[in-house]
Amino acid sequence: MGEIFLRGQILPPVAASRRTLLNANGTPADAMLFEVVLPEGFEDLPPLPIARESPRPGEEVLLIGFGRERERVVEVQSDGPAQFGFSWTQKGSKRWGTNRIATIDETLYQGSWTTHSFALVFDPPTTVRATEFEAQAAVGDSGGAVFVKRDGEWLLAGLMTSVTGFSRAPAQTSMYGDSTYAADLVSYRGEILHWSRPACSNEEDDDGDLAIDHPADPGCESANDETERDPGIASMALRGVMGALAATLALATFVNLRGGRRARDSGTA
Ligand SMILES: [Ca+2]
Ligand SMILES: [Ca+2]
Ligand SMILES: [Ca+2]
Repeated sequence: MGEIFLRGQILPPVAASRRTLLNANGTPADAMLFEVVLPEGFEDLPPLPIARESPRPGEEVLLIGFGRERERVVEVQSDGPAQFGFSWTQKGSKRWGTNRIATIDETLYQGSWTTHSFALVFDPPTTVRATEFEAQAAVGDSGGAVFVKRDGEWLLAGLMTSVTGFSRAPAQTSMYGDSTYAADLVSYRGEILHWSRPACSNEEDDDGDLAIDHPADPGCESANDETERDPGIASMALRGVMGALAATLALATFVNLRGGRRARDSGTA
């Protein structure tokens, strides 16, 4: 668990609130859910919608994270053409960029974690594949958001977990051709809603009256109502913020992954 930087404030995690997200077969994924302490003035935060359908290859995405920034251009001479990329700053900061989906349905194995993921490739600006604000994740971006925009609405589609790159790249760099991996939250959507939403916006029939959530269930005064049972005083849910989602990737895993390009067909990282 870690602090969340939102609206210029640092939101600390709630102790012992961590839940590791699970795959359908019960194995843990490299993604967790935890609660944060919401300061006053955050009551208006609406529930963050999570995509119901996985991103499609080629679909453009928006990345937001708190990792290292690009510092200066790095050029690496090898047997082939020169490779270009960027060194990192020493500290992370909250920033955003774009990319597009390269591959979907990737299964990432990292230690005891198995994560259903999609991948993005950091493309040089000279290629047609590059997006306007082409971005690559770096250390510190774990848990950062990947959004898609569908029918005019931003949906949370992924959670950045890891990167891969060329084995000859200098340490602490992002090189063109590197990949960013993100957990595909469609696979974990039901569990996220179950634990993070108030009863009146969790897409479940909590009281068995066949009506689901606000406004369909008469027991729901609002989407933030904690119970479907009977009309009462609506209570404010501390758990309405999906910014509290975070992956658990540590630096050690990152270094391992940078050892070389991942063998796509083997299904191992
Ligand atoms: Ca790309
Ligand atoms: Ca419900
Ligand atoms: Ca109900």
